[in-house]
Amino acid sequence: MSFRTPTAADHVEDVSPGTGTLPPRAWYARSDARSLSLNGDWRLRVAPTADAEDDSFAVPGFDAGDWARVTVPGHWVLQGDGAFGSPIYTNHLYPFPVDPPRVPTENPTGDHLRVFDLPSDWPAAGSGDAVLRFDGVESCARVWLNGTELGVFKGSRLPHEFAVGALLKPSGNVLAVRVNQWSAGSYLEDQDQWWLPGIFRDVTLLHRPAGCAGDFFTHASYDHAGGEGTLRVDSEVAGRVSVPALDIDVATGESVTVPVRPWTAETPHLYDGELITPGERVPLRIGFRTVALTDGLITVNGRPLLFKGVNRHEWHPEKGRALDPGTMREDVLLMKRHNLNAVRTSHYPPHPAFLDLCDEYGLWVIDECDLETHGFVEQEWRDNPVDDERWTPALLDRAARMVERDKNHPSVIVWSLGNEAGTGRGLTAMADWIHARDDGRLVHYEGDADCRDTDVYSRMYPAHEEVRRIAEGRDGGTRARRRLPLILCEYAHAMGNGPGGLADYQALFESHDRLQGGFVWEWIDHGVRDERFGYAYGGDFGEELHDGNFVCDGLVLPDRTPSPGLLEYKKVIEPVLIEVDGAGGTARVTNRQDFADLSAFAFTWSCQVDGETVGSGPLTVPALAPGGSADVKLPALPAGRDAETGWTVSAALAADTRWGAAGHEVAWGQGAVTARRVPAVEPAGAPAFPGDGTLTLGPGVFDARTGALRAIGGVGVTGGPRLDVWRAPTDNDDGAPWQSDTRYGLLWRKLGLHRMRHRLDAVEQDGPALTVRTRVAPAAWEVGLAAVYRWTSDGERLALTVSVTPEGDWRVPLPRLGVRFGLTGPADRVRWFGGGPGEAYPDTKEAARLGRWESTVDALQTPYVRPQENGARADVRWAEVGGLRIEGDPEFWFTARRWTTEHLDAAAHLTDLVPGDTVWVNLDHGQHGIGSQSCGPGPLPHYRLDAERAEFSFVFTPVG
Ligand code: IPT
Repeated sequence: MSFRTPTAADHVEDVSPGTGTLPPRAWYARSDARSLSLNGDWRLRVAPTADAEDDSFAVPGFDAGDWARVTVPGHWVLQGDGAFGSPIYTNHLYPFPVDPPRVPTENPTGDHLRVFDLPSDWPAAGSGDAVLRFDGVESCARVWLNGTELGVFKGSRLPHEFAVGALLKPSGNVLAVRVNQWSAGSYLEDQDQWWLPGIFRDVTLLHRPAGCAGDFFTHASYDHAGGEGTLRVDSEVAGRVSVPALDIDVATGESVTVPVRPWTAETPHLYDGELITPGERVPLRIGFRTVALTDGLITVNGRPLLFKGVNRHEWHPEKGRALDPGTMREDVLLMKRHNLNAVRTSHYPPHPAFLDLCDEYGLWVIDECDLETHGFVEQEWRDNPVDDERWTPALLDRAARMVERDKNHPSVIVWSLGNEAGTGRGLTAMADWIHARDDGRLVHYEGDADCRDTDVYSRMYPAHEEVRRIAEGRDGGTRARRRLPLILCEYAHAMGNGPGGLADYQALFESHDRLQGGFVWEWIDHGVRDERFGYAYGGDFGEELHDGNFVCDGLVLPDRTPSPGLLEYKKVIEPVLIEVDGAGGTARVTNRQDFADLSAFAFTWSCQVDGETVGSGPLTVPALAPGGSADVKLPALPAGRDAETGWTVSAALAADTRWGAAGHEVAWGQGAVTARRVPAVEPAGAPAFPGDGTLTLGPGVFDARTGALRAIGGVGVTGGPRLDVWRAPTDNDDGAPWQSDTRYGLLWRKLGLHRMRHRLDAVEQDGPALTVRTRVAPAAWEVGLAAVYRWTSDGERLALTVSVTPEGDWRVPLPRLGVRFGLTGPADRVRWFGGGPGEAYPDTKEAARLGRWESTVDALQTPYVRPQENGARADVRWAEVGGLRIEGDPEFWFTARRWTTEHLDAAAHLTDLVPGDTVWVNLDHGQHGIGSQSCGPGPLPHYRLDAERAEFSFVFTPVG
């Protein structure tokens, strides 16, 4: 005999999308109908299982006085300081046994209660209906109003509505929502992100007057040949459509064609209109544009696009996926200000307000459905719900809820079926349904390698070489696929320091029609603000299964500070290409936009001597059409300079726009006129031995026995300078577990590059020079580097030449090659002439602009959520720090930090980095590239730092 009888909780494990909800329809934030936000303070009780508590809390009169309080929208695991459980991070593994559609008995269940009154002027009962709308609940909700069950739903990032008019009372309405963390729906929501249960988007009560609008579909196309737009609004409830600026006033369902300005992401022209039904006026924001697949290319208004995109998850370090309007706007502004033109809403439809912003500011959107079943990859996709027709209704429900909600956004030009869900009949059914419902947009799904159901060939993380093969049509594939353009729905994994190789991808995109650009993975680090760690990542909440800091792989840090990767991307995707021929005195300017001419930009020239700007002025550039180029003459320079001289040409917004102020720079280019010349240090005098165990050479004081430098003038030096090859491996150095080819972070550690020993072979006087001979090598292996340090001085300055000769069979590149030392005195301000202002590495240095820069040691650090190598400045001619001026020949990579590389390497969180008294300086002759091996290819061959014979010099001058 069984004691467990099926309970109402069994809906949780039901594959159906739910019961009791209204059919999906167009979403809009406002109309003249009344609405009441039910966001705010709710009561919460969290139970460990779905059936621990009965339904009595939903009955009016229930006393929830001793329940906790929770803010809606919100996730209960991010409120209450851990009292209600913790977030869980897994990439693709389900954090529960895979036995669809069953879920664990341990199923955290949040009962939410809210009592509300209707405003006194709320329309009286009988004048229409009312609808209760939930914009997002993870993962399964059962809803009661005033003790009556309304129904249940799944589909976490999709809206669900219930008709509630008959149940409403003027006051004391009791809204009860039981939310289960795990449900059958969880099998469809295996996105790489935190699992965060809760009512995390708005809850709204909408009055529905008699004759109110139902569903409606705005069709606004643009005929680029004639310059005319055609508008037709299909409406479930007949009415009129008015667009005053276009003198349009037509019946719903009727088409009207008039001259218009088209909508594009570059020129997001919206017309305000209204849908007027007998009972409601709904504001419309109409953008005229036509999306098509034309001759194998995605076109809008007849022109092919190039996506300069990013994958955006919704994230806030304290609120998780419960984003406030300000944060959404900040995302859009940051994207526009960094030259991005496209967003893939990975991997679910975002809060609808985000799409309003994309319409308004201009971003192309791939709107992706809330569907991912990635964990089934572990069982070769057996039992994958997307290939099991019992689940097809749930998939179609999700497709419909996305399309119906978002179909009136001009910014949305592509629907995506989901992400990483294998293949199956359910996906085909979704694609068929979407194609039939909306023939004005394209369908995307990366998992459809044969492009059976999709309109674009899409790949994630291919190496540059593979992209080239596809561009050249040498990749084979089905006939259907060969006719389609390629986009990279994910590439350039921005985890930690990186991604490297962006410019090399962009060069491919720009030179092959079939390549229509891509979407960097991803926008933001999903770090959780946490006292203990700075930002927490997977494992920090004691999860039994997790994927560590793989959740921190964004172009902006968790607090939305742009990381160097975003600044690099901004440079690489500039809307204007500026190539300066310094010697020829011209700048070639190319309009790289797809739609707009250059009239929005004002150009300036400036001239730098030794990095200092000595002249500048406006530059007249024709308002080139998209794709157009012109050579523009730069002003004449006074002749006879022997200092390093160069031009900078810059393009900035000519006037204020919605997203940037006049003067905001969008593009720049530099060109050298006169190359750098490094004056030699003429040795004067020889090493002296004052007899106190030291040896002096000009301003240098050394240990006479070891040849170690102690001081330069009054500047105390420790621990070098001596050869250094180690860097705290970046996430991209370490690579992902499933990649075995070039996971150099691991290979370096195996070889012992983090524990190099320095054998002292000789300290010699050689004429005016002090020569120190060493062999630098790790225990256990035969490989090593012979390093010779040759010191000279002209009496005021101290010169060092380092010669390095590899010995043995080196099979891996070096992380870095240079010298390191510590400054024991005060050191804070840093000045340098070289690349800046930000961090750069060999394959991330497009954004490093040659100039004179100033910073502090602390500000040189990039606070990656998991500490790792960071903060190098490229092409440095000279740097000043801690009373020392350092000149390099050739130019060098400069790094300074208040902890050693070993500390940096050992740190797991930002709070592990504790500043010491010494500032550690690295002067590098070489750095290994960064690449994208945390998910993607490693650095391209020309960014490798192979162990080779090398010689490089520095001149140290005390500057007081
Ligand atoms: C790819 C996923 O689509 C994305 O969600 C994210 O997990 C990304 O990887 C890595 O951060 S899937 C991977 C198997 C390439």
